[in-house]
Amino acid sequence: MNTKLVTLLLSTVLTLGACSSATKKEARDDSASSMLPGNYSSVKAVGNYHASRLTGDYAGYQSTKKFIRKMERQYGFERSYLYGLFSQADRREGVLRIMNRYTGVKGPVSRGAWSRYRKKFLNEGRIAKGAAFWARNRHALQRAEQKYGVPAEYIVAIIGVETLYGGNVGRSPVFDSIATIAFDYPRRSKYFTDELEQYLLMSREERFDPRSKRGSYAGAMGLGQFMPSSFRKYAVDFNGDGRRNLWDPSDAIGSVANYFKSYGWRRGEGVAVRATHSGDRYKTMESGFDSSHSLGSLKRAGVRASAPVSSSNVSLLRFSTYSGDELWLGKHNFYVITRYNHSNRYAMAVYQLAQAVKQRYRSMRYAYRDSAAEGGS
Ligand SMILES: [Ca+2]
Repeated sequence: MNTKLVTLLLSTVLTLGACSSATKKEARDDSASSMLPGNYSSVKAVGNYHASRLTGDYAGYQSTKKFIRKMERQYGFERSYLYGLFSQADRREGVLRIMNRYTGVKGPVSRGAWSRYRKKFLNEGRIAKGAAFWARNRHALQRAEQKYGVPAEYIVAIIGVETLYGGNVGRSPVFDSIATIAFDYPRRSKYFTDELEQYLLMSREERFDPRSKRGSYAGAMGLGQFMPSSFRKYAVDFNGDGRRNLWDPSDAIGSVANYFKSYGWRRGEGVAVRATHSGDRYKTMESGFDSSHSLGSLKRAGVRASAPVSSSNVSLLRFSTYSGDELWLGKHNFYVITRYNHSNRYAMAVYQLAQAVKQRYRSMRYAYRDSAAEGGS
C-alpha cells in the first residue's frame, strides 16, 4: 500500500536506471520480442481467457471498455483475451469500504500520536523476527549492501514494517483489487488505472495469469509491497533464477535496495540524529521530511543535534509523545526512506526498527560465537 502514493512521482522523476539489468535480462529471455514497442502482437498474455463481449461486474462500464481498447491499441493485447479476463473480474466491495475510510485529509496531530505509532512497529516480536530474518538471509543482505550501498538493517526494517518479514503479504486478489479501485473509486481512479495497465504488462512480461496473484487490498505485492509500476521499474532478480519474484526473500531484498539506490541513497551516510531543544521557538520553524534548515538557524531556534552532523542542511522532524515533542534532524537518507511512503512517522519507524534489529542481530551473533567457542554442541 505504501508505494501507491509515491508512484505517480516516480514515473516522472526517474526513468529506468539502476534496475535496467533485470529488464535487459527479460528482453534476452524473450528472444527480443516482448520489450520492443510495436511488436507486442507476438507476445502471448497468460491465462485461458476468451470472450466476444464484456459480461459480469463490469459489463456496462464505459471506463473498462475504454481501458480495454487502450491495452489493445497501445500494447497489442487481444480484445477477446481482455473481454474474457474482465468478464471474470470481481468488483470488491470490501476494498471500496476500506478506501472510503481514508479521506486523505489530515487532521491536527494528536498528543502521543508518535508513541502510539511507534509501539506498533518497535516491539519485541518485530525486533526478534527481524534478527531471525537477517540471519536467514544474511548472504543476500550482504550482497545487496555491497551492490547498492544500502545497509542491511534498512532493507530488513522496510520488509519488517511492510509485511512482518513476509508474514503478512496480503490475501486480496491483486487484479480484482486494482480493477475495483480503478473503475469504482473516482478519487483514485487515474492512479489505479495506470497501475492496472502496469499490472497487465507485468503479468505478460513475467508470464503469469493476472488473476493468480494476491497482495494487499490496494494491490501491493510481496515482501516489500511493490505496486506494479514500482515492480516494473525497480524489481530485480537477485537470486539469479531468471525471474523477478517479490515473494522470494532474496529478490525482495535486492529490489528494496535498488529502489532506495534509484532514489539517491547515499552510501555511508546516516539517516537521522536526535536533537534537544530549549524553549518553544522551534515550533515556528517548518518541520517534516521536506523541510530544510541549516544547523546554524536551528541553533538560533534552540535546537541542537545530540551527535555530530556533517550535512550542511537537515530537515526538522517533530514527533508528538505523551511527554511533549521529540525532535530529530533528518539527513538526506531519511528523505529517501520517505520515497517508500510519504510519512515522517513511517520513515522514523523504519529508522528505529533498523537500529533495534541491528543491535539484536549483533548480540545474537556474539551469543552464537560464544556457544561455538565453548564446544559448539
Ligand atoms: Ca529471482
